Amino acid sequence: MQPLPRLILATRNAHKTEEIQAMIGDRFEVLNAKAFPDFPEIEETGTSFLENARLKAVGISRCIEGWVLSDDSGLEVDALGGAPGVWSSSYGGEEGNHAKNNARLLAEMADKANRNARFRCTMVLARGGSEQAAFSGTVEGHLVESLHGVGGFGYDPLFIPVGHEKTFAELGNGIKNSLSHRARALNQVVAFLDGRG
Ligand code: ITT
Repeated sequence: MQPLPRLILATRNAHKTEEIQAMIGDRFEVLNAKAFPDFPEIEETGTSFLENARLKAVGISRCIEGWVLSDDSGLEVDALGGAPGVWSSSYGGEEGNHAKNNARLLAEMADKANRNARFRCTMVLARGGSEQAAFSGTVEGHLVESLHGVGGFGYDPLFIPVGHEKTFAELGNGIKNSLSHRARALNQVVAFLDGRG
């Protein structure tokens, strides 16, 4: 049997890695940047998902051979002018602290009638230090007024995708991975890589 093609994820986020592995783990050997302690920490200095996804994928692809995939993602809330957007992971004041992020979001939304929001995921594929392709996926939905469910990560306990009545955290990974922003971007990545043989 042929070995699976290898896809290096330019992320240190274990939740993203788990989801991507669950979605394509039978077609690619998916490895996270954490498996490579020598990889540099890439600063996310961009002001868009695409800029940050490029920085991560291109930066890591300078350090290793083969396909490197980045994921820059976040939540856009209409009543907050698109915030937290690219600053989703530090919205509550502390990088990667999901409890603080959710607390701030609930506070900002307390007096808002329009609760429409979407998750957005931008992925960049890079190789040998240069960008090869970029992809984007979104899922529309609305925000609830208190935390519901324990699955997923980040803002999942506050977000109900269109067509459902439960949050991503309640729906579980099977449903989330069938319609999420990340799934929609990743499907395009897989089609692109399949096309390259
Ligand atoms: P890497 O840069 O190492 O990939 P990160 O966690 O810093 O990891 P981002 O800069 O892309 O990643 O920020 C993503 C944030 O957006 C994440 O911390 C959550 O707050 C939010 N987010 C993204 N996808 C999400 C999802 O599927 N469910 C809930 N929240 C999500």
